[in-house]
Amino acid sequence: MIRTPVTDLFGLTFPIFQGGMAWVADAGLASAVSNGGGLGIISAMNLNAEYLREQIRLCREATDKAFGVNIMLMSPYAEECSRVVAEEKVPVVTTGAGLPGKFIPMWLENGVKVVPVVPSVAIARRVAREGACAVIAEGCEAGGHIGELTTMTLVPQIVDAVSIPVLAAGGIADGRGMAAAFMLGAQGVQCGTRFLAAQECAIPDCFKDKVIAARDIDTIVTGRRLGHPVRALRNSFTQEFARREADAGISNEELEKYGTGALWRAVKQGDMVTGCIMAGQAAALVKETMPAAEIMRTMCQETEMLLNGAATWVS
Ligand code: TUI
Repeated sequence: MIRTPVTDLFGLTFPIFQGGMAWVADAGLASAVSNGGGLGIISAMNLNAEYLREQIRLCREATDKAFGVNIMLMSPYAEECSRVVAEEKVPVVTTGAGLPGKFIPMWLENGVKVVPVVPSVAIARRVAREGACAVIAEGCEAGGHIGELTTMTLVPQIVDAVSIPVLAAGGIADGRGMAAAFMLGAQGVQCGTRFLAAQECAIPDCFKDKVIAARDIDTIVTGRRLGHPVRALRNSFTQEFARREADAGISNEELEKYGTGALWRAVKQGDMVTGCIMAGQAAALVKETMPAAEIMRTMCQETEMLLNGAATWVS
């Protein structure tokens, strides 16, 4: 058993959050993770208030455990979804791709625990001051929208900078990564890519197959020119996006337009050619699909073995 301030604070069996993956993380996946002992998270990225309320209801029907909602702050629905999180008194909200400050008082007034994803020490300090009860330090090994720093360097710096619990994210897909995160001072982890291959994850099988087949060098970061770098599996879409990104004759507006709808095509239509297959570098560590509960159980079992074993090196 692994008991940390994160398991205690959120009432979990395992100190594992499931990443709030846009278009992917629905009530089905979130409830499977929460029922399995971790914190399942619904992504509000693609949902307006009405759809988010429906997903929250479905999640509550499927689990009596705590769960969360992720607000992607660049989403056009961020404002309305933030209100729904407060009205529905969702146990936990995580945020990404921006600064959540203006929503935090409303969430706290409604008993919602606030856990922002942060890419830097300054932003971690800021959200801690504003009332976050924990932060997720996400390194650039992660899939989707990323910051500049690696998990290895970011996590210990944030651990030193704030006095609230830190969860590590980015590149963690097995017990080795989780044990390493603890050694960096994290008290929990968030995994996205590993849960893409959960049996309860409703993405098409061809998407899961791509994740499982991915090798170490199969991800690429595009979109730096637009100010929001995104990591995804290399395919025709990312190749063409990178070509246009390097072409000074193509405006940012045109480039932005080319990217619009690409994640949706991959997730909802199984389009592995012109879709954007967002996944992190940890895809190369994902070998098979299995139930979400099994993912967390095996990860923690491996972590326990490693942490216990590591002590034998020290005399
Ligand atoms: O948000 C994520 N990952 C995401 S969001 C997403 S949806 C999307 N779709 C198409 C294009 C772009 C995004 C896919 N993946 N992770 C959490 C995260 N947050 N990573 C980085 C940040 C972040 C960045 C800047 C958090 C705060 C921040 O504040 C700085 C500022 O000035 O806003």
